[in-house]
Amino acid sequence: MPPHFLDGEPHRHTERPKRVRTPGEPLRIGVGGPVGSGKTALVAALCRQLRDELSLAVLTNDIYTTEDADFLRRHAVLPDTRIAAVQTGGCPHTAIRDDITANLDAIDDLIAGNDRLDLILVESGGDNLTATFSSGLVDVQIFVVDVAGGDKVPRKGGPGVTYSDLLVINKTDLAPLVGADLDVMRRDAAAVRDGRPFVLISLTDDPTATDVLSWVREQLRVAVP
Ligand SMILES: Nc1nc2c(ncn2[C@@H]2O[C@H](COP(=O)(O)OP(=O)(O)OP(=O)(O)O)[C@@H](O)[C@H]2O)c(=O)[nH]1
Ligand SMILES: [Mg+2]
Repeated sequence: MPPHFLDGEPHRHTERPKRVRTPGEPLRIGVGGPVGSGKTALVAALCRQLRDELSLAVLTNDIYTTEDADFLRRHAVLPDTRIAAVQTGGCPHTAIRDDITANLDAIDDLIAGNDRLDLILVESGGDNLTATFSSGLVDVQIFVVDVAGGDKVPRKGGPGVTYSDLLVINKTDLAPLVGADLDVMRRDAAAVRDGRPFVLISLTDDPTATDVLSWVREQLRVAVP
């Protein structure tokens, strides 16, 4: 029997207009993905690697707490004034895709409260495979999934897995423990992404997130107006 679709047909994703970044504005990179996939760990790694060469800030989204911002502050990855939090109160995707007002306000506050920023990392609250950032909120987006979710995740597709600017498949160190086949994940990711970049990483084995860092540096290089 063929599948049934909630709105009568398979979901299609189309290119949406991007916000216009004015000269001097910081690049905004979204970091989204399911609960616990390693978004905050990745943001922390990027901050540690970039904080001496760039002026950067972080904005986190959590549903009921400021847990991720507190974690970043506790680990002193950046000075407190460079870390802000949005409490979404509802499904995280609402605040990064549907009504982005609270995030835009928090970004305005970060820009007003810090000397010229080069980069703002915006972490989404953990959500599901349908959650992506509005192109009015970020310039490019990273989608983080993890090996512990099972090696079928890349072939399940969805806008984050398929169309994010970079797909990160994290926690490769856990593959033997959860019976995940990394070659299957590599093959399926290549198939659904059709040439768009993806990386397999372990933040435990490589806390500097070398491959993601190179991609971020490239975004900064090509995107500075
Ligand atoms: N084994 C292993 N654990 C990891 C790795 N990366 C992150 N973790 C752990 O996974 C757990 C979740 O990581 P977080 O960075 O909090 O994940 P998150 O996506 O920000 O989670 P939410 O914001 O709650 O959605 C933490 O205990 C991390 O230490 C990895 O590469 N390998
Ligand atoms: Mg987090």
